[in-house]
Amino acid sequence: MGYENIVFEVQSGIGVLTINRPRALNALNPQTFYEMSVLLERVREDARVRVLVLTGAGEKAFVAGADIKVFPSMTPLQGRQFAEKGQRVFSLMEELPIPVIACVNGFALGGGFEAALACDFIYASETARFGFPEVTLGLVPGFGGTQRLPRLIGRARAKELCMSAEMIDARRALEMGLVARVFPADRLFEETMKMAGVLTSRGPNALRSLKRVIDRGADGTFQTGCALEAEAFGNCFGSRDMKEGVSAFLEKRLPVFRGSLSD
Ligand code: CO8
Repeated sequence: MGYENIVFEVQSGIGVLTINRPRALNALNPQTFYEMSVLLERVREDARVRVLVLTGAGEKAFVAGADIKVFPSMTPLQGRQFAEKGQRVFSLMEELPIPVIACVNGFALGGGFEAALACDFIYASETARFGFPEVTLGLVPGFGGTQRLPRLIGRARAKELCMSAEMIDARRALEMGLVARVFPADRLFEETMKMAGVLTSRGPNALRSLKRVIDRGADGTFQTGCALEAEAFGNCFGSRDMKEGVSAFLEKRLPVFRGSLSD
């Protein structure tokens, strides 16, 4: 399938998914969500892709939100369906068995901020801006933001951001723990790819288990999370990753992981 609104490239095990509507600041319309869902299903089955990087085309925006131009014709039912579609696509991305890094190179507003929050962590340029402007449009966030944001920074700060619709810069986002690292704009992509490269050298099964334990654990009690962790830890002992990683350490060499999620 040819894509109109996204670009996907794989280099050395790293898949780069670029939202490519720079003239609309990469706003997410139904076609873009459709293309993302097709692509993400493919990535899930593609053993070549060990890490996914999500970014936006151009220098101004990561993603400036859902495409506001599709809103005027929507009924309440269509609005709900659009929100559910976006939620499904972002959950698909969040639940990929590989690490997903958001490379935020400009405005990450509304649905764009929500896309970044569905990634495992965010690297941002000094020029990045984050915010939920929905209330200025008489809307609430609809693609999982009201749920992911408070889990990450706490309910009070999440409410402050969403209620005020205030835009924050990358430094403030870093202080709040929203962003893992901030780089000058001209180094962001290179630094993101460098970290993605590091992740491709780690045991893929261990990364998948780690991601699942942290994400599922965060939704339950401490005890449930610890039970998940113990189960995952035990399962590692049956994996080729663990045999290779431990052998490599004992033999004083670097591990070479097979890159398969099947064992
Ligand atoms: N949707 C559609 N087009 C957009 C969007 C958007 N979200 N953002 C920017 N654009 C377009 C502009 O219309 C403009 O196009 P044109 O030249 O054809 O008029 C082009 O991008 C460039 O934008 P500006 O001229 O506005 O650029 P500025 O540098 O002046 O401003 C801003 C940049 C501050 C980012 C400004 O464009 C802006 O405020 N954009 C809207 C941001 C916003 O409100 N985002 C939230 C949208 S709502 C949302 O995401 C809810 C998700 C859940 C929905 C649930 C479904 C029902």
